[in-house]
Amino acid sequence: SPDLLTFGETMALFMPQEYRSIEHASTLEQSFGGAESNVAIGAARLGCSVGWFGALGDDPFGRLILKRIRGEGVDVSRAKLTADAPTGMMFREMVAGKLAVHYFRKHSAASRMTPDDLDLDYIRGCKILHVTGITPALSDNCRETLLAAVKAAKEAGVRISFDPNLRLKLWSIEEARRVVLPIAELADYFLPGWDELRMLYETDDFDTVKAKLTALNAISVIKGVGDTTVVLENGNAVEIPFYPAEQVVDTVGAGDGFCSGFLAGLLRGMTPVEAVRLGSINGALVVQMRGDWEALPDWTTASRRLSDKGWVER
Ligand code: KDG
Repeated sequence: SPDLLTFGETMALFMPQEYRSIEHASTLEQSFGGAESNVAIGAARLGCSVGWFGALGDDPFGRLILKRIRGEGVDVSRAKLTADAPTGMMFREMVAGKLAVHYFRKHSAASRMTPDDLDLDYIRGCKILHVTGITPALSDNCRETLLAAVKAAKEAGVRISFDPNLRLKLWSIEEARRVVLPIAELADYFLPGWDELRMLYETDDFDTVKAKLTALNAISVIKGVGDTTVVLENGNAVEIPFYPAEQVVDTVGAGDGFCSGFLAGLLRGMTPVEAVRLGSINGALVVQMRGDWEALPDWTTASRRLSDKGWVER
C-alpha cells in the first residue's frame, strides 16, 4: 500500500481560456479536478508514495483522468472505470469578477461508489488516509463508503486526515454539520478553513471554536485565519503566516494544495508546524496558474522555497 491514500470524485473540468464567462467564450480549455486527486498529485510531486482511487465513467474523460493521475506517479490500481455511469463534469467561469462553478455530477460514476468498492487490506496498509467532506455529500452510499474506509483504517492504526471541504451546492449546512462533525471526531488531522469552522460551529468567535477543536482528538490546522494558518495541538495555538503568492490567477485548489504539502511534510518527518510551511508554499504556488493542481511544485522547487534560498533564475 502507498503511505498516503485518498479517494473521491474527480471530474472533467472545462473553463474558458481567458477565464471569462462561458456565455461569451468560444472555446473551453479542458482539465480535470477533484479535491482528493489534487491532494494526491501534490503529495506525489513532493516525493511521497501516494494512492488515489475513485470510480470514473468508462468514457474519454474517465480514461484521460486515470492516465493523467497515473502519470503523476500516483498508484491508481484500485480506481475503476465503469460503463454504468458517466464521469462527472464541472465548468468554471468568471462572471463579473466572481468565480462560478457549475457541476454536472448527479448520478456520476463516483456518486455510485459503495463499500463493496473498497479494498480494505489496501486501506489498512497505508500510513495516512485522507478524506474530504465532498464524498459524503455525493450520495448516501458514498457516505457509507467513506465511513467504512475510515473505520477500517482506524482499526488498523492508520492516521485519518480530514478536510471538511464544504460544498453548499451539494448539501445544506445543516446536513453537512450532521455528517462532518462526527467525522472530525475520528480524525487525527483536521484541516478546515476558518470560513468553514464559522459555518460549522455557527460563531465568529475564535476562542469558542478553539475550545470545540481542543475537545477533538485531532491536531487541527485552520487555514485562513486572516493571512495565517493556525495549528492547534493540545489546546496550544501556533500562527504561521501565509507564504506570499507572487500573483493570483485561480484560487481553486489552494486548500487542496495546502493539504498535500502538509501531509507530505508529515510523511517526510516534519513537525506539524514545519509541515504547515510546506503546505503554505504549495498553496501559494498552485494559485498562480489556472487549474486545480497544474502549478503544484516538485520537491526541488518546494524545498528551495522552504529553505528560503531564493531562485537561481539563470
Ligand atoms: O478543492 C477543489 C475542488 O473543489 C475541485 O477540484 C472540485 O472536487 C471538487 C468539488 O467537488 O468541488
